[in-house]
Amino acid sequence: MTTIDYSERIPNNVGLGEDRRLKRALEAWQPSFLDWWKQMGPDGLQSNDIYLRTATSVDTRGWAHFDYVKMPDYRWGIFLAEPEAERKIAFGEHASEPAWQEVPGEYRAALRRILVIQGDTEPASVEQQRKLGQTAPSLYDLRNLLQVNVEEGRHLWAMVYLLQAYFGRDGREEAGMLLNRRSGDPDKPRILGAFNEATPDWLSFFMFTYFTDRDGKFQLSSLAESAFDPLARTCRFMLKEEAHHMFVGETGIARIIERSCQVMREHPDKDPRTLGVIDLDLIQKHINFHFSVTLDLFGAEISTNAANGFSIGLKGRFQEERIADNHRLVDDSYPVLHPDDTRVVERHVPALNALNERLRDDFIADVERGISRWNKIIGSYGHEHRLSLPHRGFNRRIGLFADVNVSPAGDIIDESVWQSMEDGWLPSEADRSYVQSLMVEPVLTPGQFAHWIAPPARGINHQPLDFEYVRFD
Ligand code: BYC
Ligand code: FE
Ligand code: FE
Repeated sequence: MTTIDYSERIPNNVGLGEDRRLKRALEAWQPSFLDWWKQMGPDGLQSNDIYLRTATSVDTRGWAHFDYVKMPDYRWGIFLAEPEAERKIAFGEHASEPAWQEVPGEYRAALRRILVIQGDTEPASVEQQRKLGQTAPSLYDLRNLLQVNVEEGRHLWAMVYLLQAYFGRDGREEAGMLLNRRSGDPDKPRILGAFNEATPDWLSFFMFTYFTDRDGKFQLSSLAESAFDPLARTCRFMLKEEAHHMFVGETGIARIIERSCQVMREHPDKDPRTLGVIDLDLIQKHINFHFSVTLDLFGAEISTNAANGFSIGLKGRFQEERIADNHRLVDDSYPVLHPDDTRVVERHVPALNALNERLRDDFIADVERGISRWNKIIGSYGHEHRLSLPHRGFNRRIGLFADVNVSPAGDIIDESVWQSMEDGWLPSEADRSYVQSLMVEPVLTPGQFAHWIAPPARGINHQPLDFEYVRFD
């Protein structure tokens, strides 16, 4: 077990105290990070005491220490999972060679690109969510939002550490640029599409943490297999935090569904929208939106970048070591859906080129499990209604389906049909303003919850539901 050194300005378990050059570089970046946090982090909540979880060591007992903290004092630090003795590369051309502790010169550019893309998503999500505190449905939910935000801030630190420790001056420049791009800014947008979308309300926030943080889970899992050992160890620790983000999303939506079903049972003949709850059609439209936007994050179905990243050992498959094959994929094929003129067809392509699609398949299977749990809640209230995922070609901007219109059922349709149906499939202006009309004021009384969401089953860290998770005074 390695305890994190809290006597340092930057808590860490990477021996920062012994590396003066790196320490100076990170201490130079820290004030810019704090400026960015104060400017772009959670709006209006910087001086409140918040019941947050902080990692004090990376083993199972120490990584979750709970206490009141003001967010600018949060100990963002650099924590790598414990090293695995004599770890070997698990896949690609270098399979079974020792994992790298330094970046091989010929792979620097490819690795730097991955770190920058990963790093860019973390502050982007904080920017997207910065106004949500103003409409929080409870102190419990507010605290969870802020926990997610500080951890995304720490994920940024994780990538900045790798950039600064292993990429010299280029790394320092990239670290600076990670604080300069802004979500949704047309002049300096974040790199990936989904991270420039607005997260205007709590339904969107829960959908984002359910779907988009789950892209994080799958991308980080692939990077946790990396031959570059510091990246693998960083991602292993980040994945522990990711689990809570997805929990917030899944239970958030489950609680909305629960509340809607309760109210619909009391008033079976009324339109839920006259009762101040979120109807299941609206939830379906949000699923359609967030699922499709998140699918784009996996990149093109057929990708030489992905093939290259795997062959050279930078990015593996989900749970690479549990897959029973030779981990090289040179002669294998993989089925990929393609849009044909009038329908969607399956074609086999070289497996190395289909790695983005394979990871997308793993993601979809994981997403399906939560959808069935939501459907069980609906079923338990005796409703026939079922939520489902749209076809993977629906509403795509990246890859093989980017230039065709696909219905949620998977039919290729004309632009005119798309135009006439779009408001029935994706949240319309009217839908979004209805959701926002429910979320005008924050609910800040301990133990109280907004009308449109059921309370959770239990509090955080065994605290009661009426615990003062965020202090206002
Ligand atoms: N938007 O061959 P392709 C998280 C570009 S989420 C814009 O498919 P590749 C989090 C692509 O860059 C996890 N552009 O590329 C969640 C390429 O451009 P260039 C984030 C896109 O590399 C919630 C070209 O199209 N981490 O952590 O195989 C809250 C050809 O594409 C997009 C990662 O993504 C797009 N959606 O696949 C907080 C891991 N898709 O270079 C945090 C690192 C593709 O030819 N990233 N393009 O100009 C990667 O592994 C890969 O870069 C990608 C793309 C999977 C993203
Ligand atoms: Fe993250
Ligand atoms: Fe996350």
